[in-house]
Amino acid sequence: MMLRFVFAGLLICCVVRAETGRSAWLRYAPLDTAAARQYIFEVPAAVTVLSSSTLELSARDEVVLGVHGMLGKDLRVEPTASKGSAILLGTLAEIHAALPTIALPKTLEADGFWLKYIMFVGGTRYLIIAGGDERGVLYGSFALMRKIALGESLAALDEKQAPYAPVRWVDEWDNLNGTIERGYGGASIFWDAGNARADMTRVSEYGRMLASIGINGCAISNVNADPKILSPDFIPQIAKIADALRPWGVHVALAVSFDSPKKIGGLDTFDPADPKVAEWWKAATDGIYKAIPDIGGFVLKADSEGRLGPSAYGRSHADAANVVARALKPHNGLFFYRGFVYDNHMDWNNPKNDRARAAWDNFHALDGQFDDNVIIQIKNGPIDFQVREPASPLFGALEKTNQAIEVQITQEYNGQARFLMYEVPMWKETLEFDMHAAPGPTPVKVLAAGKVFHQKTGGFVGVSNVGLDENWLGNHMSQANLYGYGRLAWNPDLTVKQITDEWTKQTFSANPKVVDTIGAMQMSSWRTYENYTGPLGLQTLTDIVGNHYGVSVEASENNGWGQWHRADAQGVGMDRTPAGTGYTTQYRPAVGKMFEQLETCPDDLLLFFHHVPYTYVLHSGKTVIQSIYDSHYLGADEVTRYVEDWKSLKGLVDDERYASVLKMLEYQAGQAVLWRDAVSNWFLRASGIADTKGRVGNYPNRFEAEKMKLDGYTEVAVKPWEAASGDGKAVQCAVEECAVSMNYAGAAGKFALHVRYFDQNSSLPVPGGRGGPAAPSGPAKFRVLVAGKVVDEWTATHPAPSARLDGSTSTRHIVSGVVLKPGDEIRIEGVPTGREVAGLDYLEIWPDGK
Ligand code: GCV
Repeated sequence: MMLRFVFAGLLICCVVRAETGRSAWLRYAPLDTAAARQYIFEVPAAVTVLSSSTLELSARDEVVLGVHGMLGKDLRVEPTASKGSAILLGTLAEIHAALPTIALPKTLEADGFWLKYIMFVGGTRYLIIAGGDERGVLYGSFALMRKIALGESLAALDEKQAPYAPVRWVDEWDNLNGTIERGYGGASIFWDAGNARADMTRVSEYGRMLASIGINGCAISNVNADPKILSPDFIPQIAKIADALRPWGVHVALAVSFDSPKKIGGLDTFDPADPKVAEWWKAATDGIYKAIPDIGGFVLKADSEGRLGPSAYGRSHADAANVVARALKPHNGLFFYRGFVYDNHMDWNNPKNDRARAAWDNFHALDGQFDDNVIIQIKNGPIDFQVREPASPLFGALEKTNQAIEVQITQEYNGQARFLMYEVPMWKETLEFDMHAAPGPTPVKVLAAGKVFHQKTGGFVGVSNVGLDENWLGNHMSQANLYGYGRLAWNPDLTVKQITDEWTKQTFSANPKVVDTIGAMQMSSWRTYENYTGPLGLQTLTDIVGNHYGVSVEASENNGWGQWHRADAQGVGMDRTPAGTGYTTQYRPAVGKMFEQLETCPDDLLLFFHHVPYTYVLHSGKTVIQSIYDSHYLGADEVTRYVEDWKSLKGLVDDERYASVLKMLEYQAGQAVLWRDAVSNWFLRASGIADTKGRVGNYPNRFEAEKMKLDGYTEVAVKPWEAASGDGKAVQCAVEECAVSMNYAGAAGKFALHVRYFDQNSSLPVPGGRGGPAAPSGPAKFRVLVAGKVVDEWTATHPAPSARLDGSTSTRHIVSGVVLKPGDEIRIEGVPTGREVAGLDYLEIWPDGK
């Protein structure tokens, strides 16, 4: 009865709300008639599940839901296997008991499944979903539904699948107060004001999404952990979330704080060598497992970014990991110890210092000292989820220790869900990178799964950070990153194209034009983003001491955070060769040498490994400086093209998501121009070398606001300077209303006016990024008039992650179809509100449609 109720709820959610993005790739939209025809016979009219286990009932309900949605057919739910045709679900043993005469695989792996179509003489048909275990049955049902959604024939179905690695987890950086660190899709689905959210609907929907892509663990709290998570009186809150995820086979895990024994345990120490501390971890862990026996384990961030760790007592990471791991061991719990350990107060002036060295320096010598339920969770690259990094040298350096690769689904440094930036190709490149850790190819995927050195376990962790927004991640297109992560974790041998096409067909449409267009956009978007932000291994060049979003080239330098690019008047790049920081020596020799030598170091990572003059000639034949200029122009042009590509899908995708994605892409196109100009001008100023194509610093269609006639507006210096045109100058309004104006002096015609203004977010504190909200002062307003007539007006409501005039808030507004004659006055009026100063940078006048 209960399950039926849940099922009915799901049905309503997914049919009524399908096009808000909430159903993600599980829309089960009706197939077109031609695609559906093949299933009329192939899909039997009944479904039988051979057990009443929660997971298998979830599996059955999913099949009923999917067949109903895609084929418009209501399956008869039969309580036991009857003589008639049916979709039959069960574990291998259950199927064997029900159909003893059919040939079954001898074994199936944990979480694996077998899909088989059988037709007996006489016409009885069985579509069998056999699981290696109950979770396998659930995964098999999602796989079958995916096949139908993709229009694949089932007639000859005989397919076994097993996950590539046992660990396929997501981490959520959700704080117990309901905020999410680096979350861009709204408030936490798990927590609200210090407790589990009253309504667990979204958690259960998320569990279903995770199960559909084979994810089996979810850490539900921020690694910058609140010790309260381990308080005995908090256990019911965790239990509530675990209850919601359990029907989907997703184990709950907790991010813990290493000082918990002292902070909440009443001890005067958290020294891992102190027996009292070990006892405390054991008692706390036992208490949690007593209430929730299927907790997956704990995650720990220690000795990193202000988090306390074993260094407080001169102990090693192995000492720290083992004390907690031993408490988890009797419960089969895993302990994920993050490899993201580094000093964020390094001396920038010391050319030998290098944050990239940190993970390997901290962990490789400890190999063999960790208990067998400890997993070292290693970020894909050695720095911090930048647009391009080499694979971390720690992969393959741990031969006797479990490891897992950590990737970031939430796009922290990669456009924060405001930008189309498909990360699957980036992860795939790392997963396929050969670390030369042993004879024969040893790509990262094989090492992370523990298949080279035969570790006990290993796999994949994705930092997901979904939120309460209807589309989960803040951007419909970003859902592809979550989907792609799960698919790669299940099977990293899948190609990027396979994954992308699957996602598009299920999420938008199987129409070839839609699949090709979205596929091309997604698959090129990493390179595009890299081109207009930080190419050649420069890293992302965002405001790294603030919100990690807007452009700020120098933010990386002169501080202890270690994301240095060391650009100066002569050259750019970090020397990580033995003559520099020696980082390249952390790789196995074949890899280290390849990066170390200029002849073999790939252009894409040149500046990550080498400091070279701006005139250095790349393998591409261009100089470094010209390549920086060219790639920024190319990147910005590409985003403009995405807008046009997307427009070509009007009518082929639903109106709601069409409009939402278009708005995001138009915004991104404006931001890409800002990035292009900011980074190019910064390097022009640093290098003194002109763009051979004459573009950088020359903007013939551009009129700087500060050079127009100012009516109330006053000039302001924007920080960083490269975030505003005209050497960092813009105008702001400190009175009730202001205006800039000029007289048009060109030929008559129809034009598009590109207004570059600042869209401040006054709900944030002025320093931006981290920290609590301040009282918002409401959006500033803008109005454009031509020859005295209003041609457009708008309010500055884009939720940029900054309250200042800077690289995060500089925004473009386009007024199209404006008729201009010589002498016409163009006037832009701004109405500030409180802290929002109606800032203006420039106006560009382009022929309409350009
Ligand atoms: C959870 C980066 C992010 C931090 C994050 C950290 C980590 O530095 O900016 O917000 O903290 O990575 O992975 O622990």
